[in-house]
Amino acid sequence: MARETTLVLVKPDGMRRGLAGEILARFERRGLELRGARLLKVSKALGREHYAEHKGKPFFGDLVDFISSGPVLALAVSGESAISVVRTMMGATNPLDSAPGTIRGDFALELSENIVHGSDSKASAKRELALFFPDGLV
Ligand code: IDP
Ligand code: MG
Repeated sequence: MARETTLVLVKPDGMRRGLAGEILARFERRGLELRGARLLKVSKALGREHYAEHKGKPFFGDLVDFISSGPVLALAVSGESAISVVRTMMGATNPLDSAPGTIRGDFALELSENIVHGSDSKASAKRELALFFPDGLV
């Protein structure tokens, strides 16, 4: 049992489809607390940094192009075991494998356009929150 803070991104496809409110509402209704919110266009440099773990993979260039293709909503979300709770609510990375009731399972069909990002570990959450909320959280 530990209170954690994690980074959520509503990716450009989620924003284009008008799903930002729906996604935030799901986390709020679950009982998670909103500690930070920022609407921004991700630069190529920030996109490469954010997805650094995927550098060298064949899809890295497309991934960076996609995350910087339009506005994203960055959310800092806190609560008990927030990192794994958010990942479970997002669903599997490939929406074809995501359970109904999850964000990806309800709204997506394509691996490269899967609506939402969530940090996958304590170390990732710390690193990613610092990238998107360099001035800290409220
Ligand atoms: P995650 O978003 O569930 O943490 P990661 O493995 O960290 O999944 O991959 C980051 C993003 O890269 C995924 O959300 C997905 O959009 C995209 N991606 C992952 N694997 C592939 C692939 O094999 N081809 C194309 N895009 C991929
Ligand atoms: Mg990931």
